[in-house]
Amino acid sequence: MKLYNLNLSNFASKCRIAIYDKNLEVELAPLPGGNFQSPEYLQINPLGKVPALELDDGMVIAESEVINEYLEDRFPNPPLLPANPEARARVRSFTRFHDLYLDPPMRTLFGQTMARNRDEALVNEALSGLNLRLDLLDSRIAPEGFACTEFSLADCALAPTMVFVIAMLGAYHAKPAFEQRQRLAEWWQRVQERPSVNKVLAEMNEAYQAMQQKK
Ligand SMILES: N[C@@H](CCC(=O)N[C@@H](CS)C(=O)NCC(=O)O)C(=O)O
Repeated sequence: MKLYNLNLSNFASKCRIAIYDKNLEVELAPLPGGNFQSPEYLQINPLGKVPALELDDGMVIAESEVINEYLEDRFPNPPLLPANPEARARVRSFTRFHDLYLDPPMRTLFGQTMARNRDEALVNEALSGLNLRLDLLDSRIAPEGFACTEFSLADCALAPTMVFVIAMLGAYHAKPAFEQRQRLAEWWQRVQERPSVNKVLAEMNEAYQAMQQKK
């Protein structure tokens, strides 16, 4: 199997955590043609998004959460979803929350750091949206262990995005991610100790430093 990957991408990082946690043999490949919109990459993933997983028979699976669910179905040990249906639904509520509600305001803020003319109204809206979602996360995250107590797809999704959340709140001099969010702060300490997460966060950090040096 081959994962079309960028180490800095929080969505690709979500899949690399699952891959490393399950100790799978997956080739990590750069984007053919060098960018999201190259004709070569659009042939693989017409959405032009990273990541995409190419199976040995040539089938391509796009969308990070679909990839992680596929990996879980095909390689269920060690599990990244609990056995109990309600507990599985809980994990999936977190992965949905991540994709639909936590990532978008962070992404808006990231985009605005690179905008020639910053849209202050958009930045303020994204900052207040992000703060509300961090409050929600703080109130929902398990008080012990990982996001849903056992390490799961929820942690795979949340941990890489926290790197950007912390960086963006710092870049806009906003309230830090863990101020008055004790549970979230404790989870963040614990999740970084997981070897798969630790490895991916180091890869992201290295890619971020490389990007900064190119600027
Ligand atoms: N819903 C997609 C989102 C993937 C995504 O937006 N990836 C970013 C990189 S972090 C990307 O491909 N951006 C290129 C673009 O939007 O043109 C997933 O879960 O895989």
